[in-house]
Amino acid sequence: MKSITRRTFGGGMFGVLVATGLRPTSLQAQTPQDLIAREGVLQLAPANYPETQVWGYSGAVPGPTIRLPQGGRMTRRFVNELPQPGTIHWHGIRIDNAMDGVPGLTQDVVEPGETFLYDFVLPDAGTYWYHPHNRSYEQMARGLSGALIVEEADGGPEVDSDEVLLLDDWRLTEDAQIAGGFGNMHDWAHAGRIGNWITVNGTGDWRTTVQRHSRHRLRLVNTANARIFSLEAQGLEGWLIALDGMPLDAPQSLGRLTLAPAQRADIIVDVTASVGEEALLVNFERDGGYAIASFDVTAVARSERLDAPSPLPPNPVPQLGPLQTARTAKLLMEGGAMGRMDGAMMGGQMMGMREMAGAGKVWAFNGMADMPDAPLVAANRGETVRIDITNDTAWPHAMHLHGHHFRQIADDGTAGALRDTLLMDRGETAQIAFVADNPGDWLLHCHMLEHSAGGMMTWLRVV
Ligand SMILES: [Cu+2]
Repeated sequence: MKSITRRTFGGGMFGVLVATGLRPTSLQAQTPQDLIAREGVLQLAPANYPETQVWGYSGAVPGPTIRLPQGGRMTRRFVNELPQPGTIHWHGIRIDNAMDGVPGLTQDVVEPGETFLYDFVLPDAGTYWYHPHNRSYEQMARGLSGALIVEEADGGPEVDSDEVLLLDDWRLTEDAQIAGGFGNMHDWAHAGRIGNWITVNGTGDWRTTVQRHSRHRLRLVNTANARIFSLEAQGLEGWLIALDGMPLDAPQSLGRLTLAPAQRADIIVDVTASVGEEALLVNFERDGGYAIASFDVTAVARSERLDAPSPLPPNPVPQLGPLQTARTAKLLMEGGAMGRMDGAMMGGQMMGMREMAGAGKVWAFNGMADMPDAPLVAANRGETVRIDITNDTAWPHAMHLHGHHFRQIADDGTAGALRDTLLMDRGETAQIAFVADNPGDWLLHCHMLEHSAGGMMTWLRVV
């Protein structure tokens, strides 16, 4: 891994410049770029609707795509020009704990008008993203998120284009403004804030032109508060090559793709639709499918499809140790509407569901609705940790672990793909395991943002 830091490099440059008598004007280039969270306006709804007032990085939705090489440094000065305190979480990056962006755990909130320097190494190639971690159920519903793409050292697979598609779900009023009611306990106790308008990269009509038999890498990111996407490609055939940033051991033939909040999927597709046709990415709901992205086929790239792609090079994630001797914890998820939970611990005392809801909590982990004082697990650095999770609720949840990627362990003991966010269906149990190699305090929470705010949050310590 490249370990030369920006500061070390800068120091060296300064010396050279002075020695040769040049004015060190290039030092200006070393001032970190700003990433400014501020208000903006955007044509989110169709053209016959007004523009929408949003919150965005650079005032845009999505925020700027940050592309950097594997092993490089991500350096941005976060400037908070919003009327609320904020932070930035760099989702999926196996990051230096102090840069993880969790208020009260890894840093203080950044007040309006204040700044915070994010500066960290990118150990893994892949598709990651950034978003607020303070009042995220409101700040993300208003539009704050962006992609962080870490490029493979070998330049990545050969494709005709590499597209980042950020899928979002908005709850808009009739005049296309962001609907209020962010603290609506009905949403919090049910599926979360489900919207009424789907966008890809901030537009409800995302489309591009392609050529028959051209090959494209699509990096899909679910940035919605709570909506689960269920996607199929039509007129595009290909492979799933990575999940949550991490390469699969072998590309898998592409079928129906479920993308829970915060999950990512990298796919490679060849255009198999003919000239004059439209290839589609379709999202399926109970009552049918609708296109969320369109690819107009305008020409022929080549007479036949290319050969199947090779796997992406693996990232340097440590191998799991033996699970029999792993440090083990149990996590019971309870609460919500139509659940069996009567109450949970809040503020040091037992509270009934009604009292809890009055205080803004409707879920619990291991009987606690507050963020607990003690970690769910305290692991020594390098230990393999196993967590047995039971979703004893009537709702699906997308469980996200910070600072590490884990594998789901099947009943027969086989380990699944590396992930940072696991979708668990109602009533489902899952066993996850990972090597706790990243020191610090790390959140484990539901990424349905109303659920985490409503009590589905705990943390782990690695020392
Ligand atoms: Cu949830």
